[in-house]
Amino acid sequence: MSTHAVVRDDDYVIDQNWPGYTADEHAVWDFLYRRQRDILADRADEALLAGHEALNLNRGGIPNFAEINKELKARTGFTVVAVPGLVPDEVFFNHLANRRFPAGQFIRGRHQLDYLQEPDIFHDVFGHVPLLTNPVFADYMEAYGQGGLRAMKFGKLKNLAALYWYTVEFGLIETPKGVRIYGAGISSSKDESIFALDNPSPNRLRFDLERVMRTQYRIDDYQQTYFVIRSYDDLIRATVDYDFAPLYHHLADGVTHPPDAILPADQVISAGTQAYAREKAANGTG
Ligand code: HBI
Ligand code: FE
Repeated sequence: MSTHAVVRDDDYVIDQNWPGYTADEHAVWDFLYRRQRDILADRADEALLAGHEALNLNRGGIPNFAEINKELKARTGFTVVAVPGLVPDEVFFNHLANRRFPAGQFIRGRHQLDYLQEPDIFHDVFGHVPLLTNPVFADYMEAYGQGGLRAMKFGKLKNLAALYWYTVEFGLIETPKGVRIYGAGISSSKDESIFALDNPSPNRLRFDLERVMRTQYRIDDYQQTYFVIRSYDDLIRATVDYDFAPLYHHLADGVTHPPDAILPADQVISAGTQAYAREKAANGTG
């Protein structure tokens, strides 16, 4: 890990200290960038691929936030700020509500190229930041930040976190070319990029706000269900144009639908075999 000056205050923002990254850390970025772009060429939504290009994430080495921010700010008013890793919910929401995306400063090491739980700079900047060049998606992220602060007051953070999980992290979108990836948890993962689209195991269901907000999710393995939006306008209708207060009043506390459920009201795009999850459980490794 590179050494960096920690200039932290309440908002957890630190200096990215771009000159402090080592040659090997830059090489890890280049390796991951090329590997994911190959996998995503025919799998990711065009808006995500266009975002990679608009931000010139391929200029060589770990991107410098000062450079990304010139382009990003001009497009949607968003900026990227560096944080040490996961930050408290309220801090996270406050940044988003003010059109700042907090991105991990560090990059994963060579011993964990394929999976890590903390959000590093590759997950955040390759996965999340590109879609912030899209005005509709940028509005969704700001609204999510504001919604997060409200949800905390209602005690419904679990429900809102499920929405984030099944859209921003693990969302799929219908396009004229077929179902494509836009969620950052998928797009920054070598194996899940392939699993989410190509594997017969998971369910793929039409996105429905209330349904999603009631659904449990897995943080330690591939998703058993992916929710498919028709467009980013779908997400805006589900947040900016939607009054959550009545919903929060009749939602039971927490999330109640199992992650592999198919409910009578669901619009099923493809019903999963759940073979992967069952095999995992049988092997006792899940
Ligand atoms: N912090 N850096 C960072 N990145 C996240 O995605 C993040 C976070 N803190 C809280 C959080 N996500 C979630 O708990 C909310 O989306 C609910
Ligand atoms: Fe993320």
